[in-house]
Order: sequence, then C-alpha cells, then structure tokens
Amino acid sequence: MARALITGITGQDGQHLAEFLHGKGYEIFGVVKGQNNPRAQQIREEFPFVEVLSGDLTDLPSLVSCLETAQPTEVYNLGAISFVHFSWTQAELTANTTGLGVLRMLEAIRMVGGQQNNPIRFYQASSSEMFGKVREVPQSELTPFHPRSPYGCAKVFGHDITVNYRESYGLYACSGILFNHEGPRRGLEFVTRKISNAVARIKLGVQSDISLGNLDAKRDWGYAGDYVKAMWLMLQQNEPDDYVVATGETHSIEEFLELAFAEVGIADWHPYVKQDPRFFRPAEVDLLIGDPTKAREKLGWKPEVDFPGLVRMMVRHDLAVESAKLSK
Ligand code: NAP
Ligand code: G4F
Repeated sequence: MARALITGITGQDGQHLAEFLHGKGYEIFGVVKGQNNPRAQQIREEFPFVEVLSGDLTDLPSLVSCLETAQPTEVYNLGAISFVHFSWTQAELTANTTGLGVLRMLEAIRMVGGQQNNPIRFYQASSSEMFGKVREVPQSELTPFHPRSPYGCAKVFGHDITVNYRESYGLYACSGILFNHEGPRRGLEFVTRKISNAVARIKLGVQSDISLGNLDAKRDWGYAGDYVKAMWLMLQQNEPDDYVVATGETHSIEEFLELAFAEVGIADWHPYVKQDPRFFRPAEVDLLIGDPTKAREKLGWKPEVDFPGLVRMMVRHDLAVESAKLSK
C-alpha cells in the first residue's frame, strides 16, 4: 500500500492533500509540531484516517523518527513559516524552518531510505515568491529567481537543495513551484481569506470595514484543491523534475475586492476599505503570473476552479460560517 508522510498537515495544503490521498487509498501520516499543538486535535477529528506523528522541521532526530515510524513511499514537505509578511519579523526562524528544514528532511530521507536506490519519493513545496522582482513575464521553470523577502530567500535555498540532492544522490526529489492557491481553508492572515471573511462579516453587520496594505499587487490565484493534485502527479512520473503550477491569469487585490463585495450584493467596495501602513511590506512582489505549460503537457494537469469561482467559494463559505456563529 502507498504510504505518505506529510509535513504541514495542519495547514491549508496539508488538509487538502490528506483528503486527496485518502481518496486514492493511501495510508497517511501527518507531522505535527509542538508539545500540545491545538490544531492536532482538529486533524484527529476531521481526518481520523491520518496518523498524527510528533515532529519539527527544526529538529532532525524527530524527522528521522517520523520516517522510521511511517515508512513512507512518498514524503510531501509542506511545512514552513509560510506568511511572507511575518518572515521579516522572524527572519532567522523562517530561514531555519522554511530553508534548512528542507535540508534536514532530505538528510533524514537519506539516513532512513539508504544511499542506493532510495525508495522514498520527495516533494518540496517551492513557491512563486522565489521569482519576486520578476525577470520575465510569465514566469516558467526557466525564469531566474530574485526573492524579495526572507521567506522567498529561504524558499530559494529549499528549492536549490532539493535539485542538488536529486543530482548528487539520485534521490527522486521534485519541486513544485506553486503560485498562490487559496480556498476556505486558507489562513485568515492571507489577503484573500482576510477579504472573504471581512466581506461576510460586513454583510452581516458585525464588522464595519477592512484595513489592507498594497491594493495594486497582482497574483496568479488558483484553488488549493486543484493544486494538491499536481503535487501527487509529480511523484507518479518515471523521472523526478520541477514544475510551475499556476492558472496563467493574474488579478489585482482590487479585482478580488470587486468580486468579493459583489458576491454579497455590494456594488461599490471603496467605502468599506481602508489602507493601513502596517500591512505594507518592506519590499513588494508586484506581479506574479505563471506559465503552467510544462505541468499541462507532462503531468496532464489543469486547474478546474477559475478566479470568479474561487472568490465565490470563499465568500459563500465565510458567509455560512459567520451566520452560524450569529445564530448560536
Ligand atoms: P500554511 O497553511 O501556512 O501551513 C504551514 C504548515 O507548516 C502548518 O501546518 C504549520 O504547522 C507547519 N509548520 C510551521 N513550522 C513548522 C515546523 N517547524 N515544523 C513542522 N511544521 C511546521 O501553508 P499552506 O498554504 O498550506 O502552504 C503549504 C506549503 O506550500 C508551505 O511550505 C508554503 O510555503 C508553500 N506554498 C504555499 C503557497 C500558497 O499559495 N498556499 C504557494 C506556494 C508555496 P502549525 O499549524 O503547527 O503552525
Ligand atoms: O495573501 P498574501 O499574504 O500572499 P503572498 O505574500 O503572495 O504569499 C502567499 O503566496 C506565496 C506564493 O506566491 C506563498 F509562497 C506564500 O507562502 C503565501 O501563501 O499577500 C498577497 C498580496 C501581497 O502583495 C500583499 O502585499 O496582497 C498584498 N496585501 C495587501 N494588503 C496584503 C494585505 N496581504 C496580506 N496578507 N494582508 C493585507 O492586509
């Protein structure tokens, strides 16, 4: 039976991936950090088919122990400090977790899987943030990196060390360069969910406005449920490789606001949106738009949910959640 070990199981992608792999009949092990992580219980309740293991990307022995217990055929390294703005606040922690954490997992795989014909297939969650101040439009697997945040720098290290271990040790190691992907499981700190949640609360009269930073930034936004399928497909190929996963469309924060407010019948969003210097970044990534040609041609992958569908899904979800809270 196929066995998957997932770091970042308590995050957005970890939950989608666990659901997806469960549907494919995998035995699933999820790594949870901390001595009493409150999100571990949520995983046990919502995903009873996941065996929760204790581990931390900053602690090599714990990763070895997780691998020894799970004996996985596939490892998905989704764990990271993933909030770009936060990475300026705790840059060293970000480098240690998001960057060096990848190296630790690769070393753990070498230790447990053996040096020759290592049977463990490895997926690294690389990011379009690595393109940063973009050198070309759209961005493909061949576009040079120019990260703009401690997070982006850490992801470049994680990406490069994954490629290096593949080339040095013949590991089956893939890196998915995923562009922004969202959905109802997105953390409230990220701009899309912050907006969908606020729009729902404004519609219900429990919040008056929303404070945001730079509204001009453009992102290639897709649906997380579509993107975890691409992760899995990468590990089912004959040869390991790196792939851009994106929709090939870009939209501004203002466009997201427009659609989100329209979904609850508010035609003009401007009176509800304030700008606050706290939410601007020391260095911004102005424009991201991916070229997913390779993923489409070699993996047969394409996104199912489009931009209006994504905004609608998130706003409707948050409206239902916030309404339920009010009726309690
Ligand atoms: P997320 O919701 O923020 O989840 C991050 C996960 O990492 C959480 O489960 C978190 O655990 C875990 N984690 C943090 N520090 C850890 C540590 N020291 N050891 C082990 N686990 C740790 O992120 P996501 O959106 O699901 O993204 C998944 C991965 O894809 C991340 O690596 C992210 O950088 C990358 N990525 C995301 C996107 C996107 O648009 N979503 C795009 C490109 C790449 P706790 O819950 O305990 O904090
Ligand atoms: O939603 P965001 O915080 O996502 P960001 O920075 O693009 O990073 C996400 O996508 C990356 C892939 O490209 C991942 F690697 C990473 O882990 C994460 O999942 O911000 C999006 C844009 C930025 O330009 C930001 O400046 O929205 C702008 N923004 C404007 N006001 C805001 C806000 N972002 C946040 N989080 N909060 C605001 O109030």
